Amino acid sequence: MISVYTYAGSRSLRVVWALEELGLDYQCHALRLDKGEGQTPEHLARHPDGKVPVLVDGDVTVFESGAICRYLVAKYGKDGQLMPSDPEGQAQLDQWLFFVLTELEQPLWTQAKHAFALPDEQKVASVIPTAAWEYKRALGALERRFDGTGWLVGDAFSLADIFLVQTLGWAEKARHPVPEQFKDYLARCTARPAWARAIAREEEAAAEVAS
Ligand SMILES: N[C@@H](CCC(=O)N[C@@H](CS)C(=O)NCC(=O)O)C(=O)O
Repeated sequence: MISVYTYAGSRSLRVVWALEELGLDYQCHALRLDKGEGQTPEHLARHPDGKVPVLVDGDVTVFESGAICRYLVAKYGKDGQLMPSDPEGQAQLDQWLFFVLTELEQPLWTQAKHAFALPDEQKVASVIPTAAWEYKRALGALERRFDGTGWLVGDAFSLADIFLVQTLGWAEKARHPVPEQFKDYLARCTARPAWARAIAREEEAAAEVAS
């Protein structure tokens, strides 16, 4: 049985969404990161930094949302499900995954860290405007390469869409700018039944451990 360790509303949604798109059976375990549950010896044995998401599939333990999703699709995806089957198409997919993770997500996360997530003594408020500028620059690159119609890679929904939509959704929630040309695309992706099931699974798991 596959197990995924999550925190509702975080990057773990990428993995749960991929699991749902692939139609796999899995157990969803929510960790109360806010109560230090990432730092227990049990969880540190799964992830040396005590973070989520983590996937455990038999003897295999994988962390980093990009690595987990690539593993799931390579192992369980059928007929180009969530990833093209040819190396050229996979290179296009990886290009988008690395772009989202390194160019788009990082300046968003830098702003969040220095606004609220880091301990006070580590916060440097003056880096926030630079990170906001970097995020806008990455959005400009995205707008030039994708107009919001169709899908990011070829003619099918893929992991690239999962990563972009989760990241832009995070941006929207935190009131960072998200260009108008992506609104319909976001609505199309989040209308997928697997997205709603993923949100519900993460929330159910969180409710089970709350109290
Ligand atoms: N690059 C990692 C980021 C993982 C990460 O930072 N996860 C956050 C939740 S979104 C976390 O577990 N934070 C807890 C902590 O930093 O202790 C990925 O994409 O999986």
